[in-house]
Amino acid sequence: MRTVLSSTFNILRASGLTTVFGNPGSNELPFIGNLPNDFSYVMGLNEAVVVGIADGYAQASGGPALVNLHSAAGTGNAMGALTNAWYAHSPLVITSGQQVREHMGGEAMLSNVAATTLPQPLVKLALEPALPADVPRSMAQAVHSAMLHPRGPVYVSIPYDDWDRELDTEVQARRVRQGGGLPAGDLDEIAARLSTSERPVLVLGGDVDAAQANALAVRLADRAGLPVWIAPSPYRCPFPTRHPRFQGVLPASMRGVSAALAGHDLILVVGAPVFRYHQYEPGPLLPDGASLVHITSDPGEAARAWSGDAFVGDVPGTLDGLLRRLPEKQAPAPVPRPRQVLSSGPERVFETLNQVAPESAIYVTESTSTADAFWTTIDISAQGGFYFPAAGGLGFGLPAALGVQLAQPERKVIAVIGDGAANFAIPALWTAARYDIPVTYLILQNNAYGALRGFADLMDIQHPPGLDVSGIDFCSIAEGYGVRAERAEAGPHLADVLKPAMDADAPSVIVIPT
Ligand code: TPP
Repeated sequence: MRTVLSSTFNILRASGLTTVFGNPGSNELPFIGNLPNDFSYVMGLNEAVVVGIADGYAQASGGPALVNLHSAAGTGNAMGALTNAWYAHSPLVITSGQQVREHMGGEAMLSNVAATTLPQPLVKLALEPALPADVPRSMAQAVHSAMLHPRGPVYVSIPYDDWDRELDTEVQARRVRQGGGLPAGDLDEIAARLSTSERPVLVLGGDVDAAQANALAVRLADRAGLPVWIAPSPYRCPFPTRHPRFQGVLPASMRGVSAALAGHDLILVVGAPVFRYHQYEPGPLLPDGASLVHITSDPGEAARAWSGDAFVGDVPGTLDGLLRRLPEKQAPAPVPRPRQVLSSGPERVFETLNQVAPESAIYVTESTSTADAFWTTIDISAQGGFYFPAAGGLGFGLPAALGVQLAQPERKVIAVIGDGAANFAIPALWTAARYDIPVTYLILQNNAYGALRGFADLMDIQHPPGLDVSGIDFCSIAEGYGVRAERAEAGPHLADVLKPAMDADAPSVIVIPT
């Protein structure tokens, strides 16, 4: 018998969406209770965890991820996590269970009133099919919409009595392909601007890593002799951090960016917003005498940028088109920058971590005050080696690390989480234990919201309350969720604790006072 349910499973299967990340209520039981044998369900104990896992999975797999939330309350709980998914261009196909159609108008319990406006503006598309028969086609539309650039989360609300309705027509799985390379004339113009400028610089964003284009960026930098910065507020790593051309991460303020790029006459920004500032330090948008060329696959990013000429096109295609237009000869190699030796708490932890972690390790970080120390200490060379909450919304790191590990089972995932951040999605540890997902978690315990202390100084706020978060026993909490945990001091013995934890086939938590 052909039903809404069987047809939807066919669409999902054809899209590679056979893993459901969810947290169920009664509205969702008719869907998840009938999953075919080739589908699996990954349970998160609240919706921030569910969306965090799915976000990590989608980003690290390069494909869509299927999420099933519980009606309005589950969607509400997911919204904070959706801010990160939105800014990471993460293609999440989110479904939520709705009351039966006859019941919705009277607002029976678990009705998702105004279901299509609730997740706005953090989804590209929100649908509630007008008829049961339109559910499978709507699901196909949602998958394609999530995957078309700019990628992003989509949302489909489905009344739970729709699933067993019979269908006359089977919806066909289709391919949707997207072009989008820049026209030859635009590539000629950008290549000419690069060739004629005297001191050009390359600034890369997370969408370069998302498009698997890091190697192309390295080739462009080497060919044109470009110093390379990562755009402010990075959520992925688009360039090898030990490459001699790598300069670091740009500061996230107007004044900071223009000071760091002073002396350059052409700034080529690829796969990033221009720019995603954070601290308000007004100043010139660009250094004196500089012009900016912005390449992005996101028309919204192009339209709202603060400065520069924007070109909307596919990132790898554009990098490749530029390489074809630049002379074959390599620019001379720069002198490598001396490596900074650092010695305070978190830096010592990162030094040790860098020594024991495999080269292909993937870092998921959410330790806000240690970001500078992380970027100056840790070597990231492989594609897809770093993830951070793209909107800065805490509660990403613990669950996203699980999704990344599920998508990349051959690589070691190491999550570096602040003791403040850890509390925003701590039940992710239960999922780690239940599905035996071998992430190594480092919780850096400074007993404070350290980053906010820094901001308070910057903003001249004298005594903000609540920034002391001491007294949390993370080992007991982790063990309560079923994850092996231990405390370890920064210093020479830390490696003896980290190494076996990383070699183990099970999740672990290491709590390090900093
Ligand atoms: N709530 C959410 C959902 N996201 C946020 N980013 C914040 C609040 C504000 N916030 C930014 S940094 C921070 C907070 C609460 C403190 C994080 O503390 P911790 O994880 O211990 O890292 P530290 O800054 O001490 O390195």
